[in-house]
Amino acid sequence: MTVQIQPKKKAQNLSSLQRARLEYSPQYPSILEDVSILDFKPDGKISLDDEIAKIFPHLHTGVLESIVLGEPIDHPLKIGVVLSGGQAPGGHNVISGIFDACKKVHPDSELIGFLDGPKGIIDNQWCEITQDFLKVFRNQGGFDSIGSGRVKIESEEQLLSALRTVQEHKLDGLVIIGGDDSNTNAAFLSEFFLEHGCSTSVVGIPKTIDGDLQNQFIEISFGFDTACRTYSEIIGNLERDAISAKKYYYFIKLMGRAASHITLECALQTHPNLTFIGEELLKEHKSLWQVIQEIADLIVLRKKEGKEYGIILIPEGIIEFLSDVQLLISELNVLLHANEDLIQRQDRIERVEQLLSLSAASLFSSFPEKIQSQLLLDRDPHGNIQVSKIETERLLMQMTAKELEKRKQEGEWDGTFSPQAFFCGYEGRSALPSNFDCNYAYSLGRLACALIGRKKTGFIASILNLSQPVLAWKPVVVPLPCMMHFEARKGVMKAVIKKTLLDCDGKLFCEFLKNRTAWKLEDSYTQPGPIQFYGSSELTDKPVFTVQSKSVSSV
Ligand code: FBP
Repeated sequence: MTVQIQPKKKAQNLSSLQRARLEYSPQYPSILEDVSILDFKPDGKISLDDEIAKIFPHLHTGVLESIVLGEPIDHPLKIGVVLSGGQAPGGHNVISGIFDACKKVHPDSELIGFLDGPKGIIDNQWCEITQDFLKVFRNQGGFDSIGSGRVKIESEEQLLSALRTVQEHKLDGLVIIGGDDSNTNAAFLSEFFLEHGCSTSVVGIPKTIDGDLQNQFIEISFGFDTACRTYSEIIGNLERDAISAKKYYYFIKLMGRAASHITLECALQTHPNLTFIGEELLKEHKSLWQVIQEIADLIVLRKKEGKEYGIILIPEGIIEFLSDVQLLISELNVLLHANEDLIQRQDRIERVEQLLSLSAASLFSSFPEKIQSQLLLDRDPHGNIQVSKIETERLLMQMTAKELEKRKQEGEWDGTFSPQAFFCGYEGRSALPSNFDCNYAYSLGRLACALIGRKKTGFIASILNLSQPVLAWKPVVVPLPCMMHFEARKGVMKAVIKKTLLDCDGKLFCEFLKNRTAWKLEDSYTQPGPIQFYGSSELTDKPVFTVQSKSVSSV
C-alpha cells in the first residue's frame, strides 16, 4: 500500500526561515562525494563478547572495516528507510543524504520511506521519496516526512513480516535511523535476513537527542547539538528574566531519559545556580530527601545575599538515580509486570500502597496524587519507565516548599518562595537542525548508502573527528554487535547496545565541578541566544561542548 504526502500543500505553510533553510547545502567529508567508488576492507579484529558473537552466527561481527576506493558501482540501488523512536533534529537530512547519494550512484536508484516507524515495515506501509517530496523537508526539524514510532520488530511473526516486506520491494538495503534500542533491533534484523537467505542489507544510523548512544566509535548521535542549543536558549532567557524580576525560582527539567548529558551541556552553556546530575547522585547514593535539603540550603543561602530567585536544572531521569526512589520504582516495575490489571483499577493507588514494602510505601504515600499516578503509567515498549511523563520538577517544587515552611517555623528562614516549573522537552526534539546537525545527519545518510552499495549488513554508520571542520571528519563503519552487552530487560537478560551514562570523571564534568560552587551565589548567568544559521562560522558551525571535548583542545 502506498500513502502519499502532499509536498505542495506543505510548502504553503513554511516560514521565511524555513524556506531559507531549504536552500542550505549541507557539507560532508569529500570522501563521501561519490559513494559509488567507496568499498570496505577488513582492517583488524575488534573486541567482542563471545556470548554476543554466538547470537549473530551469520554476521561478520568481530572485524573492523576501513573505507577504501574500489571499482564504481554502476547499477541502480533500491533502498528503504525508517525513522524509529523519538524525534531528533536532522532526521530529514539523513533521508536526503541517502537520496542524493543513491541518485548519484545511478539515476534510476529508488528510495522508499516506511511510514510511522518500524510498524510501517511490518505492515508494509510506505511512500516513495522523490526529489519533489524532499523539497520541503531538507534541513527541516521533526520527523513528519515519513513519521516515526516505537513499535519493535521483535517477535518471529514481526520479523517474518519485515522479511516479506523487504523481499516484496526487492530492497538492496534498509536504513534504520534510531537510538540504542532501534539499532539493537537493526542488528537482530540483519542476522534474521541473512539466516533466511535474504540479501537486503540492514544499516543503522545513530539518532537521539539524549546523547547516550556514544562510545569509542560514536562521538555523539545526531540531534543532541540542536536539542542542547534549543534548551540553552530557553534557560539563558529564564536566567535573564530571573535577575530582572528577582522573584522567581525556575525549576527546569531537561529531557534525556536516564542520562544527564543534556543537563550537563546546558549547565556549561548557561551557568545556573544549581544543577543535579543523575549519575553523580547515584555515585554518592543520594536520596530524594538529600536533594530537597540541597535545594532548600541554596534558597536559604541566597536569601542571606538578598536574592530570592534562581535557576535549578533537573535531568529528566533524576528519580531513577535516587536510592529511595530507585527502590520504589523497581518494586513498582515488578508489581506492574505481575499484575497487569492493576493500572486499570479505580483503587490502584491504595492497592499499590498495600503491596509495596514499608519503606517504598511510605515514600509513595508522601507524593502528591498526580505524581503517584504518573509513576504507575505503563512502561514503554522497551520496558523503560516514561520519565518524560513524570512531573519531577513539580514534585521537587512542592517538597521544597514543605521543607522551607518547616525551616520558617524553626526560625531558620523568613523569605518568600515563588517557584515556576518548566520542562525543556519535546520542542528540542523537532527544532530546525543546527548547521552541525544538518551536515552530520546528511553525511551519515551518504555513508549508509555506501554500505548498502557494497552489500554490507549489520553495521552502523558513524563519523569521528566531529569537533574539527567538516572536511576533516572521518567516516567509519562499525559492526553493531560489538557495541552490545547483556542487560536485564523486563527481568530477562538480553543482548542490547550499551547506553552510555555520563562519566563523572570525564573532562566536561570536571570543568563543571570547577565552577559550580561559584555559580550558586554569584549570578554568572550566560545567555547563548537562538541557534545561528548565518554569519561567522564561529557562531554557526562550532558544535556544543560535549562534541568539542572529544578533541584535544576543548571547552
Ligand atoms: P529516543 O530514545 O527514541 O531517541 O527518544 C528520546 C526521548 O526524547 C527521551 O529524551 C524522552 O524521555 C522520550 O524520548 C520521550 O518519549 P515519548 O516521545 O514516547 O514521549
